[in-house]
Amino acid sequence: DVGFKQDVPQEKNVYLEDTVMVSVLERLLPEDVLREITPDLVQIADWSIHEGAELVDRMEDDQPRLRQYDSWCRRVDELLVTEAWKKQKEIAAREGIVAIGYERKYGQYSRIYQMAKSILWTGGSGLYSCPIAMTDGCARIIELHGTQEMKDQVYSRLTSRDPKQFFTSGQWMTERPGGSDVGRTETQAVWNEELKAWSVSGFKWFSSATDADVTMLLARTHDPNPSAAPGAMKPGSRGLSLYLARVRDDSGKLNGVRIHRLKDKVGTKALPTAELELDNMIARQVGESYRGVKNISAILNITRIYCGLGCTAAMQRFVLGVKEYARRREVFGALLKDQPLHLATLANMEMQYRATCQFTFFCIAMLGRIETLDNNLPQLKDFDIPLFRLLTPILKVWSAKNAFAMSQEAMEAFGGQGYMEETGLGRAMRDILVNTIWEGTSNVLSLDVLRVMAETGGSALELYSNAIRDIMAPLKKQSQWEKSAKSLEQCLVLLAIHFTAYATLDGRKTLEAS
Ligand code: MFK
Ligand code: FAD
Repeated sequence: DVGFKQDVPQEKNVYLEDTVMVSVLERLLPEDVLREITPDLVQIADWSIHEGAELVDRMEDDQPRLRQYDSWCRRVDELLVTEAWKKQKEIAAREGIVAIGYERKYGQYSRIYQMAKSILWTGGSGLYSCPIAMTDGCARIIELHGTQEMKDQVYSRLTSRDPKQFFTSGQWMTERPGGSDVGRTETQAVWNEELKAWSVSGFKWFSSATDADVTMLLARTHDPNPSAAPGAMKPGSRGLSLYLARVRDDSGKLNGVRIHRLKDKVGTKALPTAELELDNMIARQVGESYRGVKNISAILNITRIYCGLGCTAAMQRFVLGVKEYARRREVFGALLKDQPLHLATLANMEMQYRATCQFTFFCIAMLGRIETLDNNLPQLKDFDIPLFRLLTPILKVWSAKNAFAMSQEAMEAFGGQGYMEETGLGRAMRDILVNTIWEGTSNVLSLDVLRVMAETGGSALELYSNAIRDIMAPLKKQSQWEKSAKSLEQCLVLLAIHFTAYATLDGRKTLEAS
């Protein structure tokens, strides 16, 4: 055992290490709120690099399995998730990863607290952040459109801190004919007069977190009106309604679901994603009939923010990791950190991370205001609500593309070691890649952005100028030094917005030209 041994890079508490996130929180949160929540943020970041990291390794080594038949050839479709996966559910509940956002102890600032904590937890969550994102979105839909019964029986459990009570939710939209184009949904919902509930049958092509307790799903509604022709349904997405169903009952028995197989995925291996056949799944309708896409969009907007925060979390770890290595790895007579060309690479990564972090929290802050303040206030009506609608898909596309690109830079910055599975960078790269696909692909969301621009009658430019005014306003009150530091930081938000908007518009020009 002789020869050179590389000084090993250490994983440190991300919250204490990363001045970027702290500075964003200082700007967005009142001093007393930040002071009160800081110990919790420090402890979760600490948990992620110790217990969390151990769980993540176990989740990756021992992946979910499907036991389809028992010894006597009876179909059982038992989903076997790992102990580490179950433990994550318990931790998520106890730490209030969903609950904080709905307890609203700090009003509009609770979302910032919850999602900052979620970013710090993500590194140790081993993809449990995926069911959590959908659970959060499901809670929001029930809050907006659910019946009192749904609030009492489901919402209260989705937002519970008690691991024995805590429910997670799935989000079943994608089918074989279309994931982007959900208007091609084949699944049908028929009213069952005897059960006074909807009976849903069809095939869901992708279900992440198949161990979820409940799910939100889209289905084509049979007209329940007795005078309607039997089987009468509307075509396209305007024939879809939103439903809420238990996936399994308290004894674990599936509610009209057959698990055909688990997906063999490029990454996200710890996550049990499956193909499901629904055969008379008993469900309740959520909100008005035929408004399924509109009603489920509340989940989409939240899970797309989660994609942004998942990418922020990954980029934060990439940047801190490569900087730590650059302080320890010597090449050609100097540490990497003192090699100008390497430093330029790190600076570029740092810049990308800062823009994404700023952009993500900009959207989170708007979400917090929209959920807690009077939506008729001019700040909300004329600014937050339209801007949130416009920026959420941009954030999703921007952060997903950049985070994947950065995973490659991070790998390269570690040289050959980066390509070794032991460093975890390969896994991170595979996992982050999915963000360009789930919750809407880049092109589909770019078209969504153009649709919003068209719907707002071309007032998108006005929204941008409002954004600029709002971002610049507090600067007037600060000292010169603070001004330049803060304006540089905040300009990154605008850069992020503008770069993506240009890319979208360029794409449109190319299309028109062709
Ligand atoms: C760490 C992160 C973890 C995250 C967990 C991820 C787990 C994976 C879960 C999934 O991947 S779930 C599946 C996600 N699927 C998608 O995201 C589908 C992508 N496709 C689209 O977004 C399409 O654009 C869309 C399905 C919306 C197209 O359907 P339509 O019916 O042709 O849409 P249309 O006509 O644009 O919108 C219907 C209505 O909804 C309109 O309202 P009105 O009827 O009042 O005019 C729209 O304005 C409204 N709407 C659409 N998107 C909206 C929205 N409203 C608010 N916010 C939105 N985002
Ligand atoms: P398609 O819609 O067929 O898209 C194929 C290509 O066509 C894409 O490049 C797309 O950008 C492009 N395209 C589509 N429309 C247009 C257009 N109008 N103009 C230009 N290009 C276009 N779904 C769920 O419902 N629930 C889940 O839990 C879930 N979990 C998932 C987990 C994983 C790991 C993955 C990979 C996917 C998951 N999905 C889930 C599915 C995911 O949301 C869909 O795969 C995604 O929305 C794309 O749909 P699709 O696969 O049908 O692709």
